[in-house]
Amino acid sequence: MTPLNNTSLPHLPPEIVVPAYDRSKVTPGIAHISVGNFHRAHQAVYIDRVLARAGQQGWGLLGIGLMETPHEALKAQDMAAQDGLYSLTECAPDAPNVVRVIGSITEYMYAPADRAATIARLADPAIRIVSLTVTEGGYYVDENGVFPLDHPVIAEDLKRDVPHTVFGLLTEALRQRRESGAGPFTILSCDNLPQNGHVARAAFLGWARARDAGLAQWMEENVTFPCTMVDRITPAVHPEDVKRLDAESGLDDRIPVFCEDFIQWVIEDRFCAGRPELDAVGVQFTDNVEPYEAVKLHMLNASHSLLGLSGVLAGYRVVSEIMLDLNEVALVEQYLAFDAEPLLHAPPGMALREYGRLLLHRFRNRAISDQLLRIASDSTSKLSMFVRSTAMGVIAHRRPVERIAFVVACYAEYLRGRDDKGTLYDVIEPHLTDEDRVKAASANLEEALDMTAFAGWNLRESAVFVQRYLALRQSVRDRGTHVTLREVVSAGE
Ligand code: CS2
Repeated sequence: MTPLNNTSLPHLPPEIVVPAYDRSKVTPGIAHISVGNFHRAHQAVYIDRVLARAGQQGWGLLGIGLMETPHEALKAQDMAAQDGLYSLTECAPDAPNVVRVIGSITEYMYAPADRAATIARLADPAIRIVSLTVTEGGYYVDENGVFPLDHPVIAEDLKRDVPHTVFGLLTEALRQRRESGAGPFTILSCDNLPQNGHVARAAFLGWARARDAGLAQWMEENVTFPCTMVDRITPAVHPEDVKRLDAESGLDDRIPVFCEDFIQWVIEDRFCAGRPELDAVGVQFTDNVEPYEAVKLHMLNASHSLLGLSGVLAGYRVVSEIMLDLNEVALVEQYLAFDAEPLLHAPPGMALREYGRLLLHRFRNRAISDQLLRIASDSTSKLSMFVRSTAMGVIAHRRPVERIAFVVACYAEYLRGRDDKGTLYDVIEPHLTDEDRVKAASANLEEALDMTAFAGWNLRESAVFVQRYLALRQSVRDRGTHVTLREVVSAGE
């Protein structure tokens, strides 16, 4: 097997697509915080395309690992061993896989190893954009748009001279830039949350105000926070996937990624310190991302949550497999047509029905074995972003609450960590509190409606909803998810 690094790059077999530019001429202009699989399959790909254009070599990526975990420490070592190179296998449903080596991450830092050095690196005037994939729950902004200074993670970090959180890291870098005259950078959220730019703004300004009012004011006037819509289904990579991908590519790549062939990125064109020519490589720019983002979150991600939570309970583990279950498909189709679509406004040139059909086609892609447990993970944060506004709209318009009540019931039951067949699975819920666990386990099933996931949904105010939720949750417990799902779907026909 061929190792992957700058030395081997010119000698890779011709069927592997390699960067179409000289990496030695590339310097970072964008720092990206939290270089997960999704970033490597999405933003890093667009940057890889842009770097092949004349005059764009100052827009390479500086990857920054933020979390102090063995996994992140190892990733930093692997990135160093491979000179930032990795392979991305793009899987179309009906064509051979394409393996690309992505070269856009030309520098990588593991922040916990030296946070002051990371801040100093971010203060370099050459860095003009800092993009983020810190997960849906990673912004801490509550349902009222407030950044909670009393949250233990935030309160503790505010006391540190050299902070650990992304808010502290970037704010301290901006302080140095303000002092040195380097000027601001754009903060670009690439996470799946409604109005992600506004949420990022609330979080960073909330933090900065608590630290230094003058700096906060400067940030308010100088830093921009464009909203973005990002889309590409990127499964988790388990050790067996590494083996499979490497066997297919012939590369000895420690950090391969795989994804679907579809890709989309829509961005508001508000960059305070310039941007690469992303419009020339397939990125859509617009004055208002909101309709794109609403459609994507409330159709794609919400469908995923429905499938993830009900599917894991029913004993499924893979998306393409669950798409063979006609009741699961009907659940998604009904949710899209009756619950989500009536509340959405299609962006120019987009038909919601067509978009919905394309989603189902993407979910059926058997070449990517996307994991339902990946999708179900952190539903505590995701349900607010993906399902809340639809749920509230359905209840407010007095439309049938069937599917909403079912997904709420499934979430509460999914937290038990055991499917209908008795098989145990890992519940990965970093934002679930101890109080949430007590409420989820309570014999009084209504208490689950007060969990963090449902903050601000006002579910208890609808007697119709509460009654249906109680019945469906009891049914999942007594008769299983399959039988209950069949009932939900026939009620919607
Ligand atoms: C998924 C997303 O994590 C989830 O819940 O819905 O990761 C989804 O695959 C991406 O947003 C697709 O763009």
